[in-house]
Amino acid sequence: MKLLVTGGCGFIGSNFVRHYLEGHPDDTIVNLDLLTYCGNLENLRDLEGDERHRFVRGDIADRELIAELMRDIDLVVNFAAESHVDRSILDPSPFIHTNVLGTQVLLHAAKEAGVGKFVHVSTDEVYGDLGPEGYFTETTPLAPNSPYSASKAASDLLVRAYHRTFGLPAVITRCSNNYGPYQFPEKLIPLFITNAMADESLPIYGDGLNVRDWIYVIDHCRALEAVIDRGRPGEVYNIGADSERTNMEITKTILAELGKPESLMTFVKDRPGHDRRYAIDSSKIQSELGWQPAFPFAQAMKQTVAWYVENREWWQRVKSGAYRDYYEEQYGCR
Ligand code: NAD
Ligand code: TDX
Repeated sequence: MKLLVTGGCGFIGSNFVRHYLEGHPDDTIVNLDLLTYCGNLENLRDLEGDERHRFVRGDIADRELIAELMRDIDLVVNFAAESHVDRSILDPSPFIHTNVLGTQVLLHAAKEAGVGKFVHVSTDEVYGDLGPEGYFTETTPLAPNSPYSASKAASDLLVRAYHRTFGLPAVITRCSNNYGPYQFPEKLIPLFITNAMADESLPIYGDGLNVRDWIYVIDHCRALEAVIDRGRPGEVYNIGADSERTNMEITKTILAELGKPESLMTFVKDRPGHDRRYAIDSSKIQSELGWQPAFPFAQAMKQTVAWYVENREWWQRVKSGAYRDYYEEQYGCR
């Protein structure tokens, strides 16, 4: 099978490309990524020279390029997105370009080319905010609260429409907060690990009691494999690992793991529109597709902290911007 993976140089996409090729040695992947500020080809350095992985630098909203790439593709997995809530508050425009327009361009080209399946990687944030009780199910109404989640909800509705109107065999997944190796250090967990390692303060928004439902990135990738193999077109699948934690709990876990003092915690002004709690009911994917999370939170969080300790050079190059030079070294003279 030949896959088109978009956003395969980002956090989840790069973990997916590596994990998928390990388990599917006869398949090939075209990895289309624009290499925006968070796209990092170094995330897939270990696949250099592997003929099963072809990297193409480009924009998912580029109609001509997408039509050309889509011609002999069996399956699309769409990770490409602007993904950071705080950036969407500073400037929503790139979120509309990539998440909304880009998804529509991909859907249209996939329909024209007659691809076998289109897996759209979305987020639990499209459901908005939960009170202290309850869980998001696949039928929870969409109620996004940030420009990021609004743009993801818009993309989900376009996927739904392309399935219903044009019969595109598309599936939507909505996963909770991921953590693991290669996450861009603007997101809570890698930012706090790397700041703590450098004895810098950890900026906690508001009272630190907002709750997120955490899943190890490889469990998300395993769920996507199940959806690729067995997910029914037109369906939505929630993905989560039953690991609700307040931001304060996460922060204290990181500090304890690194042996750093709690005095590094600093309370700062809250994020505007900050959702209080997310929690996923993933019983549908568990019962229908037979997927279950395999990485318990305590152990996978320990491994994650250890990864950032062992890969100091990776995140220092990201924080300094030096990772950008790698593309030029690799592709500048080709
Ligand atoms: P990321 O920001 O680390 O990676 C996004 C990738 O998309 C980058 O490599 C970037 O260069 C690429 N990209 C951006 N705009 C592009 C464009 N116009 N054309 C081609 N490539 C482009 O994001 P992530 O955390 O890996 O998230 C991947 C997907 O998973 C996103 O769709 C996100 O909404 C979704 N998601 C993320 C989480 C999470 O916790 N990180 C949870 C649920 C769902
Ligand atoms: O410096 C910080 N301080 C802080 O208190 C940052 C960056 C975050 N936070 C809080 C805000 C959230 O309550 O931590 C929580 C997690 O924040 P993020 O890492 O920015 O993630 P979140 O906003 O929950 O969104 C993430 O999960 C769902 C991803 O970024 C999205 O792409 C995904 O869809």
